[in-house]
Amino acid sequence: KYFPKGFSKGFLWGGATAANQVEGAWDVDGKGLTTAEVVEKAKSRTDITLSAVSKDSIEKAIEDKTTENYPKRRGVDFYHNYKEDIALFAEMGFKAYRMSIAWSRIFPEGTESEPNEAGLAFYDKVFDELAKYDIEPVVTISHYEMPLNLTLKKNGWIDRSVIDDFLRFTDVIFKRYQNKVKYWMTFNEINAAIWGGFVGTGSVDSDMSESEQLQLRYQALHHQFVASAMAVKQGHAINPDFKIGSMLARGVSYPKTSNPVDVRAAQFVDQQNLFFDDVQVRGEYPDFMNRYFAENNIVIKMEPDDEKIIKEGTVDYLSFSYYMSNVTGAVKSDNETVGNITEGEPNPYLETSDWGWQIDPIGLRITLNELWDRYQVPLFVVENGLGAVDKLEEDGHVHDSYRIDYLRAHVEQMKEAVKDGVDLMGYTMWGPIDLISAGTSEMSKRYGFIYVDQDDDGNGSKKRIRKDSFEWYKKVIHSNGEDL
Ligand code: P53
Repeated sequence: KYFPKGFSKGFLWGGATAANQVEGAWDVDGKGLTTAEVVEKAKSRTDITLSAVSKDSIEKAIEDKTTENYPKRRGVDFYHNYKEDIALFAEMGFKAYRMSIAWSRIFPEGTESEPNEAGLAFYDKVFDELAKYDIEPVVTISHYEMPLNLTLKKNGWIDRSVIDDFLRFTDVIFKRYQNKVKYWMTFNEINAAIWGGFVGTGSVDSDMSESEQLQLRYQALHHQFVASAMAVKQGHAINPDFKIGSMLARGVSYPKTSNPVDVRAAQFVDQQNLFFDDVQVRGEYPDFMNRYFAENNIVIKMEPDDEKIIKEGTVDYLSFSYYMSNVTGAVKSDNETVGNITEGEPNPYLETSDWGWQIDPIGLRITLNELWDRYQVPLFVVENGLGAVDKLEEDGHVHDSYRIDYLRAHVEQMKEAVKDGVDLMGYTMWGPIDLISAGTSEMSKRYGFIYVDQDDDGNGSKKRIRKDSFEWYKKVIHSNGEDL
């Protein structure tokens, strides 16, 4: 009997970034301030901050017109270096480049009726540059940001009318780029909507109780689900060839022991993570979530058509980020691993990155099989990589063998999953060029094949330097994943 022997012919090898982590140029060509640009750099490696935590901190940020404390304002200046950077991606043989569009370049305040032409022109230039090298753009419509004004005036996604603002944005970009972009995804890591910080959902009163906050988060999330489903429909009407996907931060949960109470606890945590794709791929809220909402006094306010909209706006493919796995027990212990956003116990069988993320290549094979079994839609690994401190040697080299080891192990497992029969579209590793960390806004947490000479305070020439992993990835792409 036939089974696939390796990666498909058109496999989309490449890398992934986000506007607020690479572009810089935060205040040029009419761009408005985004929620990402008011996030101060973290105090420590485990102090993950994806959005401003209070109204006070936002006010302080608005007054501060510098980039010093707000690294996502400066990125690595991709805005002015995109030609050189894309040429380097092409040199590695990239087939795809995942990037995001900064909403506030197109609608600076989010509420305008007409888009900002200068912002649209910038992405035209980027897409044209990619086309020169036959690199397929894969566009995240909203990656951990929105125009700040929408959170100040409307409290972000908590306010239903933001759906209209979003659809005005997607209408403009779908039409403008319909012949340049085929692959889209609506929200980066949509499950981040319910994490500690409010990612683009508006700031909350810090006095609010945990359950009041949860209520708001799930309501905001519901609006994102509706917006995403409507965008899928809207996009297909503009160009039926569009492939529009969902994007989940996937973290498979393993039971702490074989005791069924632990197995069930892990299953519960897993369902809480998969629920987002149950909605976006299958088109309805699963009953285990309806039960969870009822038992936690969470009431999702829906308009009469919402369920129909969600059903009709299911995605064409499922994409996800994969960095680590988690361990769950029925009883929480004190030594939960620090780096993991989804709370978890340490796994004694795994190594941990310098930021506390547990490295688990086999978990990627498990994840791919599980997602394929459950959803039977094409899958796309759109983020995976190792954040590490790199050393630029005197001779100008960066010997990042640890990164090669990490990526090789993950690509090997991904290949096993393909042989298991998983329909996998591609692999865009996270941060092919060093960029500002999402969680801690550090520069020194590096993921790239390309080193950028810039430190945590923004000092440096921003010169681009090929690391050892650059040559390795080139070989991997050239051999379609055979020469690892
Ligand atoms: P950084 C936590 C857990 C999993 C994925 O993250 C995460 C985070 C956020 O810290 O975010 C994704 O830069 C995200 C990217 C981000 C990347 O993972 O904190 O989609 O924007 O840069 C890595 O090391």
